[in-house]
Amino acid sequence: MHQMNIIVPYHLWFSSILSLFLYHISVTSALASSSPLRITMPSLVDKRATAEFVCTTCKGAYYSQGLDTYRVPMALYELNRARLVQAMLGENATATGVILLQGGKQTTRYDTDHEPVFRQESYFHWAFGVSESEVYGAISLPSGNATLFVPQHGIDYEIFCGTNPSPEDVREKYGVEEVLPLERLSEYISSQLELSESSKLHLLSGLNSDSGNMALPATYEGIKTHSEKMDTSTLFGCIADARVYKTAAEVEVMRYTHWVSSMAHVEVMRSCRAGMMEYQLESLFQHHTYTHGGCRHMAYTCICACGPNPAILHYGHAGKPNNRLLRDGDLALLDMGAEYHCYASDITCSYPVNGRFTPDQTLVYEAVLNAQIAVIAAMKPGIPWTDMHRAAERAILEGLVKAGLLVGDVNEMIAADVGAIFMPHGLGHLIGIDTHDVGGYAFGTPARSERPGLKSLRTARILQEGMVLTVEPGCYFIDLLLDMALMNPKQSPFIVLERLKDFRGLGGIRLEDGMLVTNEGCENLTVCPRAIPEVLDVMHGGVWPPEEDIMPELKRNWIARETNGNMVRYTLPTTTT
Ligand SMILES: [Mn+2]
Repeated sequence: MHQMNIIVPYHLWFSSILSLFLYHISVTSALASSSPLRITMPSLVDKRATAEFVCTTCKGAYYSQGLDTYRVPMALYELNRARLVQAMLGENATATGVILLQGGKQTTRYDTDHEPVFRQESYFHWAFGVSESEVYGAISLPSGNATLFVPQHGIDYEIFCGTNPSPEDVREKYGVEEVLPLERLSEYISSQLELSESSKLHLLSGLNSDSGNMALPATYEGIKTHSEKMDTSTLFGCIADARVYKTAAEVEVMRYTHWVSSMAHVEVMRSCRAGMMEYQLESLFQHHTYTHGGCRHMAYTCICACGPNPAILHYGHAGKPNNRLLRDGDLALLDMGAEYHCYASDITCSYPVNGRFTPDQTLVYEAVLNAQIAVIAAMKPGIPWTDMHRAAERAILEGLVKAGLLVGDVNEMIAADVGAIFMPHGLGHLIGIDTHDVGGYAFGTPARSERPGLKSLRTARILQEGMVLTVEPGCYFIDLLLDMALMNPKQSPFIVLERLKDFRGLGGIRLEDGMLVTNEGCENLTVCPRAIPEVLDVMHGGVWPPEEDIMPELKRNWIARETNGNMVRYTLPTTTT
C-alpha cells in the first residue's frame, strides 16, 4: 500500500464556504464584463451559500451508482442554477420572467423501435442533473426557484417500464423547489409571464463552435402564444459562459471520472500484449470503468490505435473500428475516457505493446512528455491558450532536432508552421459535461487563429481559475502531411530526409491529461503513469499508484476512494532520479 503523508478528506479539502462564495462572485463578475455585477438579491445569495454548503457536506439528495461510486450532490445543480441566475441578473438586475430549458428526448434507431440508451442533453443536465428524458425545467427570475415538469406516463408505460414516480418522488430525488405534471407547463409559463409587464420567457439558442450545430430553444404546444415575450438573446451566452468555469463540486466529479479512467488505463497497460486486437483494449477499458466506476457511458468513442494507426487522428470510427492485430514492435496510442453523471474525462496513454521502447520511440515519447511538462509548468490564470499550444510545439520541435529528424532554428521552424506537420491538432480543449465543452469561441473571447495548428484549437481563451482543459500534445508521422511538407520550399529545408524514413510508419504518440486551472497554477486530474520507468514498471506488473512520485512536475493528484464513495487526496514522497 502506498504511503499517505497528508490525508485530506474531500469535504475538508474544499475551501471554506466564504472563500468559495467569493470565488464564484469573482467568476460571475468576470462573466458580466460589460456591466458590473450587482448582487441585490439576498434570498439568492442565501440560496447559493446553502447550495455550496450542501455540496461540501454531501447532505441532501445525491446521484450515485451504488457500492463505492461517487455521490454527486444535487446541490451541485442548485449552485449552477444560482450562478446562472446571477449571470442573468448581471445583465439586467430587474429581470423578471422565467428561464425554460427542455431536456433531451428518447430517440429510436432509424425506422425501428430500438431505443439507444438515453443520455441527457448537456445544458439541461448542467442546470438540473436529471437523468430521465422528456422533462422540462423552469427557473423563475429573480428568485431562482426551480420547477421540473415530468411526463405522466400511462398504464402501458408502468407495465413495461416500471412505476411512474410521483412528482413528490422526483422532487426528493432532484432537490428542486417544485415538480409538476408536464400538462401544467403551459399554464405555469403563462402565470409566470403575467407577473409583470416586463417579464420575459428566456429560451436557449446559440451555436456550438465545435460542431457547428445550434442549441435549440425549448418548445411545447401553445408556446407561440408568448412569442412577443420570448427572448433568445440572453440565456445562451450566460449559461455557456457559466459552464466554462467549474465549481469545486463539479471539479470533484471530474476528479472522480479522471481517476476511474486513469485506473482503467493502468489495467489496459498491464494487459496489453502483442497478439491482442485493438478492440480488446477498448473492451477492457469499458469493463473497468463500468464495473469499478459505475460509468455507463464513454465520454467519446475510444481511439485504440496501434502500429501505424495513431497517425489517423480520429481512428476508431465505424470505418476503422479498432480492429488491428497488435504486433511486436507496435506503438499503441489509446485515447479513452468514461463519463459519470454526464461529467467527462479524456485521457490518452501511448506505449509500445511489447513493453520495450526502441531508441526512436523513446526520442518521440520524450519530446511529447517534455511538451506536457512545459505546458503544465506554465499554465496559470492570465496565460493565453494559444501560448500554451506554441510552448508544446516548441518542445516537440526541440525533441525532433535532438532526434536528428529536423535541423535548424526552432523559432524559424515555428514561423514556417513546421510544428503543425507533426501536431496538426490543437493542444487541448475545455472539458466538462461535454468532452469538447462549450464556450470555446464565445462572444467577447479571442477569435480562432488562421495559422496551421493554432486554427485547430477549440478555444483561444485566456486561462482563468476554474477552467478545466485537456493538455494533449502529440507527435505523429502522417504521410500526407510529410509529403506536402517536402514539397513546401519553406518547410523542406528543416527536414532530414535520411532520418525521416526511420520514422515513417511509426504512427505517433500523444499524452493527454485533464488540467484544472487554479488561482496560482494548475492541478492534474489525471493520475496515469507518464515517465518511461513508470510505464515500463506497470507493464511488467508494478503497482499503481506508485509509492513515490518520480515526476512531481506533472502535478498529479493522488487519490484513494473510501467505501462511501468519498475521495481522499494524499501526497506521495517525491524523488528525483
Ligand atoms: Mn481530448
